[in-house]
Amino acid sequence: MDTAAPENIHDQIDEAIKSAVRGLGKVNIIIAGKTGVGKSTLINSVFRGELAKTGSGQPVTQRTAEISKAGHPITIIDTKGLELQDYEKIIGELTEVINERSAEHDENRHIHVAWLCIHEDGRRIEDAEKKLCEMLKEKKIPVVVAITKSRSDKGFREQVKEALPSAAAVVSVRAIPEEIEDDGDVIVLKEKGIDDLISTTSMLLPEAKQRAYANALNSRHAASTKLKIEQAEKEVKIAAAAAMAAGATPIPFSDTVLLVPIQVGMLAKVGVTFGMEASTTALTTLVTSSLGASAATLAGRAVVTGLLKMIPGVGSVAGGAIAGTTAATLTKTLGTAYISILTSFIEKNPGKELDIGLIAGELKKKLSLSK
Ligand SMILES: Nc1nc2c(ncn2[C@@H]2O[C@H](COP(=O)(O)OP(=O)(O)OP(=O)(O)O)[C@@H](O)[C@H]2O)c(=O)[nH]1
Ligand SMILES: [Mg+2]
Repeated sequence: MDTAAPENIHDQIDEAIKSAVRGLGKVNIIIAGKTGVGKSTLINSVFRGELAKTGSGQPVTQRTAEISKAGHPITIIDTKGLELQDYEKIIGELTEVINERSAEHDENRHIHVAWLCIHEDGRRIEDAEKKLCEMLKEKKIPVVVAITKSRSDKGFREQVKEALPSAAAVVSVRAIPEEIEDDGDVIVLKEKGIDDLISTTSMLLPEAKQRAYANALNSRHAASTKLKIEQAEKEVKIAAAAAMAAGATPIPFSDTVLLVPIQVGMLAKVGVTFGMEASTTALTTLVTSSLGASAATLAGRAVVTGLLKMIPGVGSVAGGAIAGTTAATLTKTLGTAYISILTSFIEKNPGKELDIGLIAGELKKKLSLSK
């Protein structure tokens, strides 16, 4: 870490935020299945921002389309026509898309996982589905089979597992609640299996994709909340270790010059993990409204002072430099406070967009920065 002069603090903060956006990366998912099996419904349930609402997305080939959204790290390759006689054509087109993308250097273009949707009511596993699974296996793309509109399994899941042995997992899902009427009695079947789909997919994604995946998940599902918290805790751990090293560097103002960018980067990464739009502007708003827009250096000091009050037995720091362990504790305290604010926000507002102003206000309050 370089020991730039305090006047560079704004640049360093900018850089910390930019790097949180840059480092997020992309997760690319193929979703395939016959027409009307519930692919778009599933995407809209699992991911935030009604990703598939806009319809069929940008056509890539005749039968594949790309669904993506600015500030959103997920790209869906949506396919149609798997039920048609000439399904070989769609498998061929999909193979081409996979080949083209995996030939690129940037792994943010590669396909990371595939969801194959099979309608439970149909109780059929088509040749097209088998062939598709085999092709994906050959291309080393893990496949999760989602048995959609699930109501009554009656052994179908086992049948699917047997017919598609190369699938990494088979989960039964009901993406929207359903009402069944029987002689005037109404039975409501709640959503199911979405948590399972979310955590199974997470396990199949590489570590480097976990933050992007956590960002993309809709906070209305318990499995999303869990993954967001786990990932955010990792970000805090990493920042605390960096702060440890920075605090151990005995230079004047080390608390502000070195710690502030680390902590800003941490806030940005934790915010992104919880689902903040991955844009420099959004994150700058978050950080500046949490820490105070003007004089970031002074705000940095105020943050440190506020945090120190939260750590029993530490009190205040006289002079410029603080010890490594204190720096690490400060950072961890800030990160943990932030995670608890974000967690309580998503628990109170499941599925809603994060309210940056409100969250920043809560953080300020916790740090005793507000008057
Ligand atoms: N009962 C019930 N209906 C569902 C479920 N999932 C989707 N649907 C309904 O099934 C219909 C088709 O869903 P879509 O999500 O549009 O299906 P799709 O696979 O994207 O269809 P195409 O894009 O046309 O291939 C819609 O009317 C959905 O509301 C479910 O879990 N249960
Ligand atoms: Mg669709």
